[in-house]
Amino acid sequence: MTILESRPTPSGARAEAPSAPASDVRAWVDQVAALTQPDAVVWCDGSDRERHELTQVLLDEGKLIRLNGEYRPGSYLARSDPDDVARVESRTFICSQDRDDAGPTNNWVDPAEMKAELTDRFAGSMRGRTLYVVPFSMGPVGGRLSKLGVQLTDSAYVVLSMYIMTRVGAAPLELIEAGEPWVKALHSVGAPLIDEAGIRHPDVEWPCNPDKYIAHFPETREIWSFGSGYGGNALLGKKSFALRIASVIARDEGWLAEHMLLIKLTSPVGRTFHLAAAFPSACGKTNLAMLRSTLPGWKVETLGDDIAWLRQGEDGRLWAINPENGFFGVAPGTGESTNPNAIETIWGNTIFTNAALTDDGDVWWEGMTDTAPLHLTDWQGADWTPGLGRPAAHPNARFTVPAAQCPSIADDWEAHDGVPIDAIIFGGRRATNVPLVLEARDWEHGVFLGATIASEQTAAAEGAVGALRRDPFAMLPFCGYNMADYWAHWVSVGERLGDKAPKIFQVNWFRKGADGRYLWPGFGDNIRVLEWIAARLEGTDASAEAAVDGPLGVVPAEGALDVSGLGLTETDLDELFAVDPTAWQAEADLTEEFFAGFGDRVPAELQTQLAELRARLAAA
Ligand code: SAT
Ligand code: MN
Repeated sequence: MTILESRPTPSGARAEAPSAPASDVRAWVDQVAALTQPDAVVWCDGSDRERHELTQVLLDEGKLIRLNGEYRPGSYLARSDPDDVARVESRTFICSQDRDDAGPTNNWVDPAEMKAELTDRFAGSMRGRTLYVVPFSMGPVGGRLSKLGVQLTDSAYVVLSMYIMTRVGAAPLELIEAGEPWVKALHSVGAPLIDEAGIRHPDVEWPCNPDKYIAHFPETREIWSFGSGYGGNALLGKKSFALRIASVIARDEGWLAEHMLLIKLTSPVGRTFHLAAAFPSACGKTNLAMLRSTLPGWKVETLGDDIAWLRQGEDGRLWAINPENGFFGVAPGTGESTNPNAIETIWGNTIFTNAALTDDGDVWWEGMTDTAPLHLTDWQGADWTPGLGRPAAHPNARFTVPAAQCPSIADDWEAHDGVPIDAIIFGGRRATNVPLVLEARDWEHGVFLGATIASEQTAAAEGAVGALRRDPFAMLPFCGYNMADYWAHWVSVGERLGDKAPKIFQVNWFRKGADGRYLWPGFGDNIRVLEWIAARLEGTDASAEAAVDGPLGVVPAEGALDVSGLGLTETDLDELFAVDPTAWQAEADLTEEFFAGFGDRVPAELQTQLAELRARLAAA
């Protein structure tokens, strides 16, 4: 069989392989091409020209809709298959040699078995399509904390999205050629255009396969993804590499790969703090990352909205980078009043997926404006008018946009050594029990807080929205190895950091009152909580006075949290911080049950923390 190295028509993407690609990349591409049988193989260079040509291919094929350039220059709308709108955790696998290394929270299949099964799936899966070779860097190219990968994909939509979300092109390929380690990321939508009989069939708007696999091979640092074109399943630099595979590399190398946003907080007197915060998918991470302060003098700048890689620096402190190059944000709920920085970021050069289309060629979603336009084309291409009883945009509709377009982007967001981290925050979506903010007593208590986070399920993954689930470190769907070993790794990182370790906090913007309404205004007013956190980080006499001990941790002393002008009643404030010992003993029971699922791999430090929590509750 001949493998064409030529460009597909009409795309003019690089016709020849770049001179002397790393021979093992070449060998792997040849091997995959022989298996998947694409019409053509294209080595991507990440250039503007290539981006324009790929865009044109997608427009010609009807897979992208060009938005009105007057409102949204350089921007496009993609509409997915209705069965390919979110991550599929039930079809996500960690294929370690030993089942126990994947742990009870991951789906496990023996790696040889999975490769055999997937080899069958990939056989001929790209017939009639183009195989794109996408060399990329997670983190600034050549940065101290950065890592390299190559994604092979038969989806031009995925290539364009990778151009936004990662650093693609010749520079990462050169580093790979020079012998740097790299991750193999293989992706096919699993929808060949030519059948067994050699007959060519017309393409569809969003090719995918009902049978999906997102398989990770941690020992060999490989990802094989089949059947889905959706972001978290298909943009393999993101959750698959930067979290699942990177968490394993991080364990082996002594650092942390986390589902965290990164921000820089500046106080009115110009003190700066760098904070990393973990929240489950679709819990307002992008909003916090782009927060516009309602307190005069305070400023939040954005470094990342989803993933952070953290590593001890030469000074002994923890330093962090955002390995991504763009934002893959949840569109619904993003509006001028909730996240004006996000609205400004997506002024143009944005790929929207599963948003609604306005009659004049712009996008719209629930929460973008207070009132919906009188007529829309919904995310499935159907006519839509207000009052139909169904949303116009899919609840997990997304925008994919370069981070550099964010008006609040911090000047050091691409620093090769990263930024020093002052505090780590854990959050979730909890209607009850969890107070607005608390501070961990020490690192191990912080690890306990992270390990026991639970959250109400959102639309970012398949499953019943609203159900409560444990989501330790917001990493449940993203940890590439046994979660209990991951907790032990966190404990050991803390030991190494010693007194240079960042302080750890927990927040909950979503607590509801007895009457069912949210107690806290959230959004820009979350700066008030960050202000308290900053006060605690100062380490002054005033810091000590700002807090008191509680059974769950350290909480704001009376008057230490600025709630002026919010119109909160005494009762609201009480309810925001109320600790019901009976309800909390029940939570502790659930934690005990949860830990039991990991057997004796749970670090002793966490069992001690649980016992101490119970003792404090009993004394409360
Ligand atoms: O997994 S995605 O990257 O598609 C989004 C998320 O769930 O955080
Ligand atoms: Mn996420």
